[in-house]
Amino acid sequence: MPSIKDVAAVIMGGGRGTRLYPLTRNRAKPAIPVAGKYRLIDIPISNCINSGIFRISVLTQFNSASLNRHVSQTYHMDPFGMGYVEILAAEQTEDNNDWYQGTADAVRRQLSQVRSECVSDVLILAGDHLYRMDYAAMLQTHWNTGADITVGVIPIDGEEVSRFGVLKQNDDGRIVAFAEKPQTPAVQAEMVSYPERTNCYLGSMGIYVFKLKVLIDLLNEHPHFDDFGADVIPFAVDTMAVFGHEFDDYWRDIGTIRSYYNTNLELTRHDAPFHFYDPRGPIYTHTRFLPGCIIEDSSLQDVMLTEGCNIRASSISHSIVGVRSQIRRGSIITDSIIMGADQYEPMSNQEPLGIGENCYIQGAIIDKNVSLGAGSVIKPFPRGTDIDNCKWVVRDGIVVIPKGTVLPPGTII
Ligand code: ADQ
Ligand code: ADP
Repeated sequence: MPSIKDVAAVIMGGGRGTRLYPLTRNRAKPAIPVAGKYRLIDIPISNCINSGIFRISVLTQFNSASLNRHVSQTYHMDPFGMGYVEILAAEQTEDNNDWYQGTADAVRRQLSQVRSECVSDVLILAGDHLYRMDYAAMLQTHWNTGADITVGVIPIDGEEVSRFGVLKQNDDGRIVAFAEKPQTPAVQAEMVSYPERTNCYLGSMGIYVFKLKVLIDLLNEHPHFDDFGADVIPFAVDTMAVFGHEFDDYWRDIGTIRSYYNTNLELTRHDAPFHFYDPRGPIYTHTRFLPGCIIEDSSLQDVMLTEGCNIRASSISHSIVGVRSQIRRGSIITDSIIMGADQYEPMSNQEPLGIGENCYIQGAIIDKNVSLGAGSVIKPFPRGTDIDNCKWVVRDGIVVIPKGTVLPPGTII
């Protein structure tokens, strides 16, 4: 039987990133900050390392300085060992000028890289999930059942069914039916696994283990298969041994602005369903050697506060305050994600970074390196509102101020 050493991981770092726009305007999706000090890519990479998988490739549509810097500064693998974390960016492939179409197509275009690994199995992971998982257990299921493909499976409820792949298993765990994001009530009704439970469906987590040869043959023999969820898995369920590995712990898909916002803010409560700190499964990130925070005459409630911040005479609740945040006197911040800054000093001739005096911010995501002028007011819009202003964006009612934006004093949004 193979062992975990015979496994390579491929992390799907992001397609066009439209669902997380404008957080993806200046950076690759895996580089998006999460929980104030981590980046999305830290989650699957940490899970891999904690599971004993040290050969990790990140597929992304475009390369960005912040992603490269983050990965190279954070994950220095032993240069004489077998480990590495590499970024394979679509714009850098030599023989293809057009962009990756979907997840399967992205892997197909890097198959020569994957094939050269001499591994038995390939673990395919998404880049926009928050969870802590021991992939070794999933691989064990894969080897015990002799599966060609093993799909990570999680119970989901009726409200989520149209956003996920849903499946049915037989008593042995073999997947006997699969529907990608079923929209019609008739198909949804057919896919119910546990009629008596609230989470009556089995959803695909969008993570898969493939036998290496099965992956290569499937992608080469079916060049029109663009996506794993829409094309490869439905075909394989009818023709191959596809099994499910059930996971029943905290797991969130953070692929949209709304889910990104809710998931981050959920972390601010002391009874949060997910903790970044777990000595048996730490989530790693770039070590910055930042000083402690200085907080003067302020009130903070349900705040996830990170290193290197200065907060003066302000009131902050139910919010994330990211690295190097500067929050000046008299501001009120609630239900918001303040991502902080990459440096303390603004670029030459720019306004000071951070939140100016006497600002009111509610229901917003303030990306990094933003300068918000004194006396500005930001309030949320009704759910479902989408607006594209030249300096700010609203997605599903949440105001997002893109990275590096300078908003003058007295801005009202
Ligand atoms: P989605 O999340 O809708 O559904 P998809 O948009 O294909 O699937 O994204 C999967 C992952 O791949 C994401 O992390 C995404 O950022 C990344 N990705 C997409 N295109 C990419 C590309 N060209 N290059 C690199 N990365 C890319 C999938 C499954 C469902 C399952 C859900 C669970 O299809 O069956 O239920 O995941 O979240
Ligand atoms: P973070 O601190 O959130 O990980 P970055 O990875 O973007 O942010 O930046 C890390 C460090 O690199 C910061 O100290 C920042 O000042 C510095 N830095 C930012 N941009 C550049 C750049 N273009 N070249 C070199 N260093 C940079």
